[in-house]
Amino acid sequence: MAKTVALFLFVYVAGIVAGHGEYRGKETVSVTATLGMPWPMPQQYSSTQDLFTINRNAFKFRATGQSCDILESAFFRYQTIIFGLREEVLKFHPKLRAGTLTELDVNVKNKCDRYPYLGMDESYNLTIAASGAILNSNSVWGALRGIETFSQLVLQQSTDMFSVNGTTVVDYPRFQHRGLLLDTSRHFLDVTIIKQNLLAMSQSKFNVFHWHIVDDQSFPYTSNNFPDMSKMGGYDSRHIYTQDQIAEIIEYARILGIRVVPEFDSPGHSQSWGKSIKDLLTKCYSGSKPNGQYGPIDPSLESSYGFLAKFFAEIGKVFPDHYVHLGGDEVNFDCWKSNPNITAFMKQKNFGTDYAKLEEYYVQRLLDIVSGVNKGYMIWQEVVDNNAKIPKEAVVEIYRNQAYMLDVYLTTLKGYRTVLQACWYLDLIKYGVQWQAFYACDPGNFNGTAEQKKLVIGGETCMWGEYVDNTNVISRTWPRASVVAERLWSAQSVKDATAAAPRLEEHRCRMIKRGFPAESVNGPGYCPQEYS
Ligand code: CP6
Repeated sequence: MAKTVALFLFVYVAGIVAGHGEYRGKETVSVTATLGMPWPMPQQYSSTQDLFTINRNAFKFRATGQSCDILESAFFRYQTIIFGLREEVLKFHPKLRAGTLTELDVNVKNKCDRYPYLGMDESYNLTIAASGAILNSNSVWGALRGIETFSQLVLQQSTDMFSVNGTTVVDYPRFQHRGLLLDTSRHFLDVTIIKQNLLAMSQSKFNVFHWHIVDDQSFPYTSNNFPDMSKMGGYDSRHIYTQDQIAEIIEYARILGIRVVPEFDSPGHSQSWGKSIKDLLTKCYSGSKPNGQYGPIDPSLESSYGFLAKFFAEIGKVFPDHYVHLGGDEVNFDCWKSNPNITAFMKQKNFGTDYAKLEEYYVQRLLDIVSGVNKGYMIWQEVVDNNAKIPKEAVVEIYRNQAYMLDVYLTTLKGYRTVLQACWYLDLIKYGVQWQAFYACDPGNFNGTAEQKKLVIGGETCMWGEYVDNTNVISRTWPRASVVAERLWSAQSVKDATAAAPRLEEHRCRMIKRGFPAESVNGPGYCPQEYS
């Protein structure tokens, strides 16, 4: 029998008068958390009234199948997450009263992979019954997802005693690509903040960190081959990531089953690259003379491709994931149009005055370079919007937030694997309850063939960095990102926002209990344990 959902609703007239006399008060509903309900909702989930007790000093995880560093560190991590910090870690005391549940057997069938990858098996089954608690999975990734679910079912009753209901879970993700974008160019984010964010991601079953690491404003990536790029393109010598720090982030993500897909956006959004790489950016002209301004990367010069080959050879080695995001968004043609050398190049290539052809030429050469170092690539939608001949191996990401489901339809119609971001901008904030619009957006909700639907491999929520830095990125990201995580993990039928609200409230309070400053998303209310 499903657990009783305690949901107390009362109308609360906020009566908030904004600074300019504008009345912004709304009828607000207070949502009370449920207890021991998982987020995101598993594909199949049922619980019984059997209550098992756990003494935290007499409980252990046990690997009954394959094991490795990923699983062992999960056991260690979740001992603390579930039971809190203790002086006596895992010290069984013979006199204490053991609970009725003393271990979770984690049975992983296949040898661990070293790194997570697109399409990895994340399925698992979890049973908590009188006969014992067993988690079965094919891969270590499934075990990670299952242990997180288990951790969410366990509730604290007193200092040492915890409880969990009899439960059966059969679970697997609806989409294989479930990402979160952070932008570390507009504002630098500390390694500790990025790691904290990765940990939060793992607790909502996200599996891709889309690292928009560089952009116009700064270039914090420290390149081995081109160390001047961060020296001159970084905000300053402290607001950069060393190779050691990048390796630390990739390792931290690996242990959590999260892929790191770095984005090196070009030919636009690359002003910071030009600070150190001579002649890389197009010189903009006023009349017959360069005016001191620079545009996108200069696609007419062979030296540009020589640089890109050397640069992406390095990126291919530094980042273990098969995919690199190559950007390609928001290319402004004005500077290209002003430059007589580009005009001559256009003529030589018979592009006429179609600057989209020039962009296509650039992108095709870039893709060849990246394929040449055995990497796959993701690109922003514009690259294929103009019917450019781009290999079908590309994964296309939809970001324009107008007719985005039409964009998903058209991109899959062309045969590309597609990732949706357009309806999940965490950085666009406004007063009031906002998460329900995120919850309502569904990447599978378009009129396409079964083949088209199969090409939609997932989605990403994004926190562009113009107005966030170390002070607020975690609270502005969470728990709204978790709303997207449920859309991408759970069954399509899990879409009732009213039913989800108390479970989301509990998820937010759980995050607070676990040390994340996750902001309020349901209006007035409280968590049993406040953040301090
Ligand atoms: N930066 C880069 C951005 C955005 C994009 N690329 C962006 C566009 C529209 C919105 C938010 C962010 N800030 N490099 C587009 C993918 Cl609403």
